[in-house]
Amino acid sequence: MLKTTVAGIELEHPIFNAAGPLDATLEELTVLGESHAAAITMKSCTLEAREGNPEPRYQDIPHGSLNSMGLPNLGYKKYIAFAPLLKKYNKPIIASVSGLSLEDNLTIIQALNDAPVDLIEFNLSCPNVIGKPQMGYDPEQTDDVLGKIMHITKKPLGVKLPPYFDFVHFEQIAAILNRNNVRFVTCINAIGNALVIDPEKEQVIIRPKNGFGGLGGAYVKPTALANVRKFSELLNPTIDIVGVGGISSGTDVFEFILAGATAVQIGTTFMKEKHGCFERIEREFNELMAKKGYETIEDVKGNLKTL
Ligand code: RRO
Repeated sequence: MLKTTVAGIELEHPIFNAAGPLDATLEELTVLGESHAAAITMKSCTLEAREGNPEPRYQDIPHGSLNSMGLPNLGYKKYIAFAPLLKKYNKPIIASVSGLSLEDNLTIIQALNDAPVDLIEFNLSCPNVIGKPQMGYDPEQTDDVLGKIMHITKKPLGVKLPPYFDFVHFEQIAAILNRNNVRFVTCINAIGNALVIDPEKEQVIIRPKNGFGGLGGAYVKPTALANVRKFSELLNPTIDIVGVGGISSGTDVFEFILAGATAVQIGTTFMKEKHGCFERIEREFNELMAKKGYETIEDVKGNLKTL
């Protein structure tokens, strides 16, 4: 097993679930606890429970997924209640926070101070709540909100970022994350507001937002790798990077670690393959590391060569 750490929290190996798929109920979280995932990430939560957007709101597509779930979750109090029940699995528990206002986020993060969760992933990048822009695309608001949140949290807190595409935007956001001393960044969330068309039916494939939704899976892997790489160049070296986006094999994990990640999350592949994916991907990753003669994550992390 190749141990790693995220914000000082130890993981038995670098592979666990992304916030979102199959992690909203105690039953689903129990499956994750019993699985080979190195940590348990819980569904992004809001102050109150939410039904989410109308169905169909998730579709598998040839090389990934399109979703517009709309933050269906049981409300933060339930996830705080679940955390002690998940402790017996002896792996880190990660709360994902996606409140709909600054006040809601402060309330949830304050409450998590006294909960047995190990890490907080603050979601700056939900693309699917109608009328709510992705905060990560607004640098001023991100700076303001992070300042307030970092001030009250007692847990190692990181941010889940949307994908960026322009070097100037990377620099703006990295300066804000460095200044606010976030402990880790997770990149990327789905590429927001993609459109997939069924040509037979001459129709969109999901109902919310007239078919626009977050793109995940293999389609987004190069964008995810670029985000991990760019942030690893720009962030203080004390800020860990968790890679997510299109990982379905041990080779994919290796590439994200080469780009600068210390750990990775699995989203679309977990939805498709269910909990067995963690054991398979870890085995493939271990085999590749052994074949290449690497013994630790540190031997590989960030060592991407350029031409
Ligand atoms: O629930 C969702 O629609 C959702 C969220 Br909160 C998110 O952060 N990313 C995503 O693709 N879907």
